[in-house]
Amino acid sequence: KFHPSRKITLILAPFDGGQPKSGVEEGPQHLLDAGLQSQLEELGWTTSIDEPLKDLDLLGLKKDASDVHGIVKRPNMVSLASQRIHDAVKTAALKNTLPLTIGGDHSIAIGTVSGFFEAQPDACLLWIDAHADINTISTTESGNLHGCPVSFVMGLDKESWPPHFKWLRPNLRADRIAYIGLRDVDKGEKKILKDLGITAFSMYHVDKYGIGKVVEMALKAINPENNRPVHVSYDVDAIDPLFVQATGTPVKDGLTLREGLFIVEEVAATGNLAALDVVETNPSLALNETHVLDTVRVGCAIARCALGETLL
Ligand code: 6HN
Ligand code: MN
Ligand code: MN
Ligand code: MN
Repeated sequence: KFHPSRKITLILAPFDGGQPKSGVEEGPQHLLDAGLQSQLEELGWTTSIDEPLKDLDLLGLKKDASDVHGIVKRPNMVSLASQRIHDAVKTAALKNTLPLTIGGDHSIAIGTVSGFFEAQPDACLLWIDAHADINTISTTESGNLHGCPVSFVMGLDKESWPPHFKWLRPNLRADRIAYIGLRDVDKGEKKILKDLGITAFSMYHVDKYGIGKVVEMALKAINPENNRPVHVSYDVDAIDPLFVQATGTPVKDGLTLREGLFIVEEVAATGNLAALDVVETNPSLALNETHVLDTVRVGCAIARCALGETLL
């Protein structure tokens, strides 16, 4: 429904500033090397590539030891990168192309979500992750900004924001986001989810209702009339480490590979997918080459299933 002309802007976000482990910035190149672009073209999409971080001195920014705000690490680096990604996603959406952003760590969603919702204010967001990524500057225990993007785009605890984020206009409402796959949620995050009444399906709910019912309930909560554009922000660590080993914060007892792909197949079937992020593939955290290939293949499969690949 939203993309009859089937045009994708592939936005490469080789960014690792939201967490401490190097290698996640190599994700986009690995997915491209695995043939992502031709796989999407095979499905009938035209693709063009945008590299919004190209003109940023990421290595230099990473070395800047003064880039801290209390315990929060690299607010300047994360802000500069997310602002560029914000502009790229917004521009892609306004041109009636589907922004597909490849990370990189999940802090880049500060840019993808805020940018997409500026172009499509009626949109809703499905966050697929083992983690809720809704820590605020006050609740974060790690100081890693990849654990905080949702709180930024919702404008939570804005008084405590590092000054670098002045450009950011929060535009995500609590009733427009739903989670699937949660199993490692911090205490402070649990309180936020509860206080704001955010729709969240953990692995408990997947076990209790089955993935089919969970996806149905999640979409019903954020898109009751089935008429809103849907942004899916997909952290590959939602899927069990049996299938996805090469990621920075793996958590056991996750989605099976089929459950993980089914979620995006269902969104594709609604015809409402209008933006997609695939984040947190970190090829250097694999123990062997098979693990790298497995993880990268899962990243590509998520994109293909979201963009229309079916089994029959
Ligand atoms: N991710 N809740 C933990 C933190 O550091 O705030 C983990 C965050 C993980 C983030 O996987 O995108
Ligand atoms: Mn803007
Ligand atoms: Mn995660
Ligand atoms: Mn995440």
